[in-house]
Amino acid sequence: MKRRNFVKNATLGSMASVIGADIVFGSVMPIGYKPLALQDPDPFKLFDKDNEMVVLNDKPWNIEAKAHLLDDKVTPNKFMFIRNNGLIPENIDANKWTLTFDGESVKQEKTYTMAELKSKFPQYTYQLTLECGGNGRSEFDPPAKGNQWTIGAVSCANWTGIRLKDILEDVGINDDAVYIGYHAADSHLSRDPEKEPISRGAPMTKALQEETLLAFKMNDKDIPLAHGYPLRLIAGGWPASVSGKWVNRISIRNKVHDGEKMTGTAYRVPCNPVAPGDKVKDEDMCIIESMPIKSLITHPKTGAMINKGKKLDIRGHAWAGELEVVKMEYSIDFGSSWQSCPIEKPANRLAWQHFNASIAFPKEGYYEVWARATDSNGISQPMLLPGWNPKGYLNNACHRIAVKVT
Ligand SMILES: Nc1nc2c(c(=O)[nH]1)N[C@H]1C(S)=C(S)[C@@H](COP(=O)(O)O)O[C@H]1N2
Ligand SMILES: [Mo]
Repeated sequence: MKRRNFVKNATLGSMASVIGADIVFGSVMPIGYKPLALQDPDPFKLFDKDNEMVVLNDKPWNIEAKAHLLDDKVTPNKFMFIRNNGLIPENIDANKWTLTFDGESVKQEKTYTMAELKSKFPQYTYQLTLECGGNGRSEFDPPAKGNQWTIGAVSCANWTGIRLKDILEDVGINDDAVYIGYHAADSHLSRDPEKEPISRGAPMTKALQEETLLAFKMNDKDIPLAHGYPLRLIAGGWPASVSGKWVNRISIRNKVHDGEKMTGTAYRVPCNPVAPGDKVKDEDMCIIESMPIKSLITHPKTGAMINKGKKLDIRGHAWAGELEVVKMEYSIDFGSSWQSCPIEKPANRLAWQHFNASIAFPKEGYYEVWARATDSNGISQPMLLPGWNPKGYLNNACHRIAVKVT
């Protein structure tokens, strides 16, 4: 055998093992050709996600879960949605990572290394609910542009890091500080270094909350690259866009932060209700802060079949932005009547809460189980769509699953 063929055969074998099947006509495949199966990165392998996760977009990567994948009390990485506005930073060296504080309202610009952040400040771990403001967008009519999230752009993982308020105290901020804005290492889709894909923030009151973290661990390990390695802001209960990934600079602003996707219509809803399809002026759009009351049935999967006379056990999670969920109900008659079921206390503030119920059905046939949560202000989820808004944010309609009793 000639040396050249030997190399080729070895390569064929290794390609076949990556593909997981014999390349049947491999002997006539042009030398140097890369089979399609190897050309596109496999997002499930690339990001360590479960095969059942749904890819909505690959430039940039946007991946969501299905309801039944979110059954865990604490969301593992493989079921956590990914929402990127730009390109994930490459070649990160955590040892060289720094975080700089600047802005109009900083006493003095200051930069910390990762080692300083980890050694100088006490560390805390919280379970924090992160939901994309656009979760549920796919249901709005007229439709809104953007990723057509169904129900899976939400997670609740364990986040470990230092409190932003502790570090802000060390930095020193002026009395006129009203907002923080993050800047990060991801690049704009155009790769124009002058442009940022996203630079959002939060008012000082949110920045100074105990649960607002600069996190370096997710579920006890280094944060996965797609979720903001090596350092990320976490502001649970608010649109997850506030939780900047790959954060390397935080500006202390003397006005509402005006970074990318803070202004115009981005992550804003009409200050007052509008009719579906209405045009809304920028100045009549208000920044989304605490996310609305919502819940998800994570077991069983929609389409469940049970035998007549058997009860159906359901379970899931409910969350309410800055508030607590105080009541959980389900309906099997399209919302005509509701039964209460137990809702657990949150592991900590801003963590989602778990519910369960055992449901009896009167006779054979098709049913839907609808779940409805109520927050500590007495506000419940709408049964179907909430008020329409131009960008399709904040769809907190009751989650529904189909069940057949046979
Ligand atoms: N630097 C940076 N941070 C970011 C984003 C981004 O594109 N770049 N996307 C934001 C949005 S819109 C959401 S919903 C969350 C998604 O977090 P996840 O991908 O870890 O689930 O990250 C936020 N933080
Ligand atoms: Mo988002």
